[in-house]
Amino acid sequence: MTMPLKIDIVSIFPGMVNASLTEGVVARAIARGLVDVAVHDLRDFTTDRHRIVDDVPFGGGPGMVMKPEPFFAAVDAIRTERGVPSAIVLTTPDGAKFTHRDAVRLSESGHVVVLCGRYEGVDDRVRRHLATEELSIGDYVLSGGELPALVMLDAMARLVPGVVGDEESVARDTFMRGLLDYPQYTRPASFQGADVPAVLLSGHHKAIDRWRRREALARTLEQRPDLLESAGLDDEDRMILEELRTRDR
Ligand code: JD8
Repeated sequence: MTMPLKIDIVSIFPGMVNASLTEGVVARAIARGLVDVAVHDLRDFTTDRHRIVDDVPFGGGPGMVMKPEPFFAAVDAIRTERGVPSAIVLTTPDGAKFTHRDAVRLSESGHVVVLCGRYEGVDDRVRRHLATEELSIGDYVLSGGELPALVMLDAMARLVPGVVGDEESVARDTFMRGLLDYPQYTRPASFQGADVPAVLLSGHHKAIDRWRRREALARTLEQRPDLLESAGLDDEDRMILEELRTRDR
């Protein structure tokens, strides 16, 4: 272990975040001390009796905006209690798209704080003067930053050495190889008249590898041809692709 990856999540819904850390790969990584996750209730960093975290927007308009002070106070407390973070991520639909490269970079950075907004978003001074980067998980509208934070946590945690077993091998994961995955089958070999491809039952490992590579290339060509440009293709791959392309013309 390289020292556990530290992740701090700041939210007005700590229960929602904690609930999703009770099962699965991330929960096991936390239990094994490979990842150190701390969830912080933003309201604990308010100073008024009612623990108010939002206010009306200057200039008018619908909805409420999250006040800056609790976010700054939360990050100050994190710096004191947990050390100086290597990145402070603001989850926002305006951010750059969170990709596997970001997951690798942040996972290797050592200590990531993720700030979650709600309502109409967060006072822009948090973005400009507290966050070190703004990230979005995709072009759809969510109600807040908690699900994006959990998506990022999952993607980062599984990159920590030892979190994902060798059988599930990270090295073979979809976007790392740059191609979509090949089709997977398990028993029964025949189900409601749909049979598992015979090559997978053959025990001929080289033939199985060739079939899988070909299927991965065919799926990528069909579903995500954009990925082919940056996938590490060899001459054999290019031959197969040329054949697949001419076949469905
Ligand atoms: C943070 C509030 C709610 C709803 C204004 C900003 C990320 N990929 C993504 N989609 N949505 C978010 C996201 C949404 C958020 C907040 C992230 C804080 N909201 C919206 C209506 C319009 N706000 C996201 N990452």
